[in-house]
Amino acid sequence: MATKKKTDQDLQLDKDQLKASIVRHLRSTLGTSEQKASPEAWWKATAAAVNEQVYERLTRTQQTHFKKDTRAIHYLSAEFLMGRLTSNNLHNLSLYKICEEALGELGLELTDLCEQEPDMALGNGGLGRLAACFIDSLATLNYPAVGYGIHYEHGLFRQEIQDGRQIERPDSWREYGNPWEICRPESVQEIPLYGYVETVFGDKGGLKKVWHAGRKIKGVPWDIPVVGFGGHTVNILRLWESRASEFFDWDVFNAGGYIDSQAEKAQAETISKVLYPNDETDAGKELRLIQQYFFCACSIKDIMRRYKRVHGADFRNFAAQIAIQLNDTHPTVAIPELMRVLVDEEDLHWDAAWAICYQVFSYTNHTLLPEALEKWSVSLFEKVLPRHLEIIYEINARFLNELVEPKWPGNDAIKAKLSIIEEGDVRKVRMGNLCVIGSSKVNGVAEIHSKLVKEDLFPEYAELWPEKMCNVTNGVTPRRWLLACNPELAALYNEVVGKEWPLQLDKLRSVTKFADDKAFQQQFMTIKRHNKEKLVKVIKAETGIDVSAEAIFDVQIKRLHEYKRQQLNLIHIMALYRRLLANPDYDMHPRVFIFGSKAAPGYKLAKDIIYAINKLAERVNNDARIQGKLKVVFMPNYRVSLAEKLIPAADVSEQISTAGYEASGTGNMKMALNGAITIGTLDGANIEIAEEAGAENCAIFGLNVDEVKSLKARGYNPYDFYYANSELKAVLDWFDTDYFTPGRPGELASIKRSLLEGGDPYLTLADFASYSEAHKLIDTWYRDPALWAKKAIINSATMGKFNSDRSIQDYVDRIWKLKSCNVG
Ligand code: OX2
Repeated sequence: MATKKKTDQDLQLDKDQLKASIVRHLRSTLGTSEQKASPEAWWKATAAAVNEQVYERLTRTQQTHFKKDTRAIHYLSAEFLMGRLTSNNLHNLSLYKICEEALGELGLELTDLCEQEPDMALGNGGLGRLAACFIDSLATLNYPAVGYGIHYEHGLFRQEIQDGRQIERPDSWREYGNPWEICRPESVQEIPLYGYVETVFGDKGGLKKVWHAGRKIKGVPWDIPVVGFGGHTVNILRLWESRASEFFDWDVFNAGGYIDSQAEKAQAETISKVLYPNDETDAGKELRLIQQYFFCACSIKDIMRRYKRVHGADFRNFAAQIAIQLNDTHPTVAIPELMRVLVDEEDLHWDAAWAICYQVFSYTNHTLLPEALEKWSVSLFEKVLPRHLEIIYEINARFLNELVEPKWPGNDAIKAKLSIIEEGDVRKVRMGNLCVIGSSKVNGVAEIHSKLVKEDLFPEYAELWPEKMCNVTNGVTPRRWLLACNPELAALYNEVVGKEWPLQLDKLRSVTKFADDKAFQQQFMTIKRHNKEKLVKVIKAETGIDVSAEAIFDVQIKRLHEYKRQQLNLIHIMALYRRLLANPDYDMHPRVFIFGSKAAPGYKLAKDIIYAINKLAERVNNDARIQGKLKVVFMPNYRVSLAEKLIPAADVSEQISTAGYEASGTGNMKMALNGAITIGTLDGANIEIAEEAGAENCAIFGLNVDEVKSLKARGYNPYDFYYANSELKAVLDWFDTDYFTPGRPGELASIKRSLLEGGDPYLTLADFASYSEAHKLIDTWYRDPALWAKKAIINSATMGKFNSDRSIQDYVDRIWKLKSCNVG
C-alpha cells in the first residue's frame, strides 16, 4: 500500500500532543520524571519533542533537494554566531504559543526553560551573526543551502568583570550535551597536512603532482538543522570537529618531515578546540591556518561527494550546480583546495579546473582595516600546505602574465601590488588578493563600503574586472530580532499590518501613517516602557545597579575596538558628569548609558577602555550630587541572548564609528527596527538607515568619509582639538588623576595617551564637539514625548530594507543565481 506523503498540515502538532511528547521525552530520552526533573532536563525534553518535527522536515527537505538536484549555495564561514535555538525553532515552526500553553499546563514557563540553553557562540561579532541570519533567511526563502564551519569545542570566551577588568573564562556551550546537533559519523572525512610534493608520470602520460601528506586529520561533521520560518525547508549547518586519525606515514617520517609525533597528535585535537577571539585582526598562528584549511578541505570533500553521487566524475555540471560563498578571507584556501582536487585527484586540465573554480567562488569583504586582510608567510604555507603553495604560484603567474602584463605592460609596481605574493624579508601570501583573483563576484556589505572596496582597496582589480565588484547591503532576520525578542511590539504589528510582516518587513512601512496618532504613539511607547522595565530587572540582577525606566536608555553594544569609538562615548559621559558637578541643576533628562562589549584578550587598550567605563560607572552611580541624572552600566558577557534583551529596550542606538571604518554594522539595524533612534556617523549602513528613516529621524554627527580622508591628508593633530576645547581638555586631563581610581592615579592614562601622543588614529577628538551637540539634540527630542514617539515609530516602520531575506535575495539575483525549491 502506498503511504500517503505527510503535508505540513499533517505534521502540525496540537497542544496535547506536544505536551505528551515532552513528557515522553522527559522519561525516555532524559531518563527522569516530572517530579525530579531539573529545568535543564525539561528544556532538553522540550527540544527533543520539537526535534521530532524538525527531523521529519529535514528528511523531507533533503529528499526533495536530492530528487530535484537543483543548484545550491555553500556558505563557508569560520564563524556562525547562532545564539540560542529553542525559541527561534518554535517560532519558525509556528509552535511557540502551543508550547507555551503545553508547558503552562505542566506548571512551567517557556521563557524560563529557554534561559537554560547556553548560547552557541561560535563567532566573534557581526560577521558571525550575519552568517547566522543568512542561513535563517536561506531556509525561509526555500533555497537549497548548506552552511559550513568549525565545530569549536569552546566558543567565544565568557567575560567576567572583576574590579572593573575583563577576565576571560572558557565557554563550554556543549559541556552537558546540546540537543540541537546531530553527529554524522557516516560522513567523516580525512584531511592531509604537511609532507612533501612529488612529481610523477601520470597514467595519461605527462607529469603529475602527488602530495604525500605528513599526517592526516579526521573531520567529524555535526549537523545543526536550520528551520526556515514557516517550517517548510530545514537546511543544515554542518560544523567540522577535528580528531586524530590513525594515519601515520613512515616514509614521510623517515624523510624527516615528521618531527614530533606526540605534539602533532595533540595538535589534531586542538584544531577545532577554540575560536580565535580576535575580531578583525590576524591571529598569525599556524593553528589558525590549519583551522581554515581543515574546515575548507572537509567541506570541499563533502560537496564533491554529494556532487559525484549524482554526476559521477563528469564535472561539466559542477559550476552549474555548486556555488560557494567565502565569508571574508578566512575560507580562501578553499580555492586552491578545489583546484588541487580537480587537477591532482580528478585529472582535469588546469584551464578546465580554473574555469570551474572561477565560476563557483564568490567572496564577501567585511572590512577595509589592513590588519584584517589576512596574510600568511610563504614558509608557513610551504610547511603546512606544500601543494597549495605551488598551486597559488601557478594561479599567480598566469594572472600576472595573462591579465596584468597585457593591461599594464612593463609596470612592475602594479604587478607587485596585485600579486598574490607580497615580496620582502618575509614573503607572504595575500589571501584577499587570492580571493579577488579566484572569485567571479566580490561584494562589500553596505553601499559606502562597497564603493570604498572598489575605489580604495581594490581599484586595479576593479579596472580589470568592473563587473566583478558589487554590493549587497547586510540585513538581519526579523524573526529573531523582532518577532521573538519583542513579543509585544510583534503583537501590535500583527494587529495593525497583519501577520505577513516577518516575511515581508516592508509591510511595516504603512505604520508610518500612525506616527502622529496619539493613541498609537502611546501603545508604541508603552511597549518600549515594558521592555525597559524588564531590562531594569536584568541590569539589577547582573550588575547590582539600580536604574530607572524613566531615563533615556542609551545603548552601545558591539565588540570593543578603537574604530568603533567606545572611547568617544566614554569621554562624552565624563563631560556630562562634569557639567552636572559644576551645576547640579544642569538641564538634562536622566540618562542611562549601557555598554555591552568584549575585547580581544590581547588588545590592551580595548581592555583599558572597559576598565575605564567600569570605574566611571562606580563613581557616577554612587554620586548623590548628581541626583541620579546619570547612570553608567557595563553589562558583562555581551552575547546574542543578552542582545535580545537589550535591543527591545533601547531608546538610543550608538553607531559612532569613524566614517569609513565600519563596513556596515547590523546592531544599528536591529535597534532601529525595535524603535531606537540612532546617534551615528555617516558610516556603513547608518547612511542607508538614515535614507530609509529620513535624516531628520536620526541624530547624525561628525566627519563624513571624504572629510576624514582630507583631514588625514592635511595632517590631523589631536592637540589642536585638545587645546581649542576647554571641556575636552579637562575631561582628558581627568584620566591622569585618581578621581575614578582612588589612590591609584594614572591607571586610566593609556586612554588619554592614545588620543594625544598616540595621534588619535580614529579622530575621536575631531568628532567630540559635534557628538556632544547631537546628544543635546537627542535630549531635546526626548523631552517632547510626541516628537520622540513619532521618530521612534518611523525608525521601526522603515527598516524593511534591512530584512536579511532581502539581502539573500540580492545575493541570489546578483551572485548565486539560485532557484527556490519548494519542499512538501
Ligand atoms: C564585521 C564588520 O566589522 C561589520 O561592520 C559588519 O556589519 C559585519 O562584519 C558583517 O558584515 N570581522 N567582522 C566584521 O568584519 C570582519 C573582518
